[in-house]
Amino acid sequence: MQKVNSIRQQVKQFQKDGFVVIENALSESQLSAIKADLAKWVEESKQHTQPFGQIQDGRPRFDIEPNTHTSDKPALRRITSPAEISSACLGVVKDNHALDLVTQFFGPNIKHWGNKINLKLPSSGTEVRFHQDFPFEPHSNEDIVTVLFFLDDVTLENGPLEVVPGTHKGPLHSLWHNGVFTGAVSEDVELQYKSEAVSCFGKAGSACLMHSKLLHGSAANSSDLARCLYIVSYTAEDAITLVPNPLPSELDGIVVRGERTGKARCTNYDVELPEYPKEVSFFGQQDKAKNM
Ligand SMILES: O=C(O)CCC(=O)C(=O)O
Repeated sequence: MQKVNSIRQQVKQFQKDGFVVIENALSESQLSAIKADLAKWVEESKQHTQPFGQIQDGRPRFDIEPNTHTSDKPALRRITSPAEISSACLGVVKDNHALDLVTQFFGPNIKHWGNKINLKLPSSGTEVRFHQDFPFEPHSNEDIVTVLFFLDDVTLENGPLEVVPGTHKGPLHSLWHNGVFTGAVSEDVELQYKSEAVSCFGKAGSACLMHSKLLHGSAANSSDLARCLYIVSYTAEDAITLVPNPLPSELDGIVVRGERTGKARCTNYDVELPEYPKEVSFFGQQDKAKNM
């Protein structure tokens, strides 16, 4: 994975490849404040054998890996909308160094769409099947970026994000199989593209900015070191959602850069609509792909 440094090169790489990794996207104090909250949540998860907490629509906020979670080896895998319960996360949603670059991609007016933490604790086995984010979050236009902040050093061993360069310009792949919304592309599509995937690794505090249409996934953590990501999605302010937010939150739609214009901008494409999750998180939706 090649690192580019000037803003112009970063914008160029995002446009060409659909992603760019930058260092120091979080300040040291932002990183340490989120890590302190995260350590408390992992500790709390040891007392639970089932997903716990609650988000706006009544689903649990904290999701655990059903087959591997124990009090000795916790396998907390997802925290939904942590910015609702953590001032450290809220501060990052509203301001971080990656946001400056997002304004270079999509213009001055930027909205927050959703935020979540994905954890891959050692021996958890948590993995992410290949998918594009856009079919989960179709909007009136395609100016949507997922910013994945590295809360730990990400290495080739601890389950780095794997992205397939250029696929943001290609087709949207179905996440529906035999009438079931699995949140994952078919095995054939995965096989076709996986050999072209590149791993996104780097120091804690870095971030990968990934276009919502980029194909990506990630393998299980095979190391003793955790790999946690704080994942925040932003849209151009004039991108209007076509579906209810699967990460519902009181922060959905807050303008984090620029101003509200009251306009909708539309591009011409078609997409299969997603299923609103009945499961605790996207991981439960993807688990359905394993049983097919
Ligand atoms: O945690 C990862 O490696 C990827 C995250 C992801 O693709 C997602 O949550 O949609």
